[in-house]
Amino acid sequence: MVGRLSAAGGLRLTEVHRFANRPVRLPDGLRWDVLGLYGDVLEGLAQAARSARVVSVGIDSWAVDYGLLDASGRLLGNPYHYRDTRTEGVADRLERVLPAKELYGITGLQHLPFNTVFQLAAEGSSPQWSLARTLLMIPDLLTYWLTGSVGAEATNASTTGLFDAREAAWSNTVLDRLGIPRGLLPPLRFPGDRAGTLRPEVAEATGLPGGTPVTAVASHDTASAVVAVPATQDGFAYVSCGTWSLAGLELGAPVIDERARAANFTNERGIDGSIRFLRNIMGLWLLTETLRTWRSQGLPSELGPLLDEAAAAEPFAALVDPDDPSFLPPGDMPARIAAYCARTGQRAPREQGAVVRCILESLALAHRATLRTAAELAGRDVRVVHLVGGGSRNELLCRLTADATGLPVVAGPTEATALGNVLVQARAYGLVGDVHEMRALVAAGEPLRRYEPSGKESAWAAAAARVGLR
Ligand code: LFR
Repeated sequence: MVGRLSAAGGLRLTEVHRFANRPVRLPDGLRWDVLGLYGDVLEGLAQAARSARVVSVGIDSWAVDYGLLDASGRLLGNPYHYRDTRTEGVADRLERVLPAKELYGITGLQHLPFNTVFQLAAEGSSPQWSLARTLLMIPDLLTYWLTGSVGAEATNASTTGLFDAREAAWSNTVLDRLGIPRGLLPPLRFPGDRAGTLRPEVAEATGLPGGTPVTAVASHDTASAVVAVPATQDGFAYVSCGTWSLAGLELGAPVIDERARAANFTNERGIDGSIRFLRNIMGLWLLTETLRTWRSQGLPSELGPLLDEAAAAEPFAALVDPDDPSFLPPGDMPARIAAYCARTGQRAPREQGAVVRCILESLALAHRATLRTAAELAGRDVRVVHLVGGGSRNELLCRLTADATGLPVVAGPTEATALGNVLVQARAYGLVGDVHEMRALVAAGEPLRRYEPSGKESAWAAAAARVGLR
């Protein structure tokens, strides 16, 4: 994505290269094709060089996954995908060395089986692990290849389970207790810091000017998306909705207590020391994995018509808790939804439209429960929900979320992550001011849609209770 800030202060994004991020299943696990991704990053930069005078480059990606480098900076194998099953049971094993309560007390991080801390414990005695001298999160790895500079961007570091949420520093307590060498984790850098400049070979390969700076952004995609939430007033909640739904609040300080832990809320870092107090909800993964399954079975899998069928399908016919662990790994999603229904005494949805309706209503219910809990735990009033990311294009999901939460939903921008990435770079160059100014820019420049709740609280409350949500 190329972002341009006009002299009049407008911000415009242009997509110059889009590529798939396809995991690869090897006999020893599910991996990312990180070399392929790097190749496409170079291709994207080359396209950008052709279409604009590039003053800065910034990288964000999903969180928790990492590459390990040996003493000479060589990548030790393809990074694992967080949906790989190698972390099964690991958290339970760690309980003796570092109880979950204590870990939460330091990191304030939602317990997810794939948090970096559990992935590292799963490395066990692999040969890679014994040779590893540096751990780089995915955006930091790409930054390293582009610049030769090693560092750990803080918003992404805060998703690892190795990061002290109050101190905003790597936690030596966690590292020491788990026997992770302190030196494995590079020094932190913060959004807006200069990460490095393009290596001459990269400049040559892409056509970008030598010495082009790479700026640290909020390198966790969700953190970048939250930067670009087009909120113009306090009292907002957000749902960053794509593969995952990340639903929560922006706070000035972490909420780390027993209630937040029991509700499995996370305190990840945002820009300028803010805290993203939110919960991961399984998100549109349920839908994309369903479509993928149908495609492989030769069934209709085009989203538009299926959403029309879902809109016409019977409400609340079948509901699931989207965060049921059975939905996490790749595989036949409709079969798992049917199994869930059988387990919970419901008739499984049969028509495709009914399956899609089940997924979207269930997600809306999870949005409702999560935002209610967030407001309560943080002692905040929520007056509006901003739904950003790819999911904001899904009108049915937006409407259901407004109905379920009983709050107006403002949908958009779709490319919140890219906007947040570019805005943080722009600020590093003095082109925009604080986060309020950034958000005002997004609100002024991006098409947004507003959905008012239709006031069916008792029906939604009853539906929530059916899946054990509130
Ligand atoms: C969203 C996201 C989430 C993170 C998950 C796994 O793309 O980054 O915030 O929990 O992916 O990394």
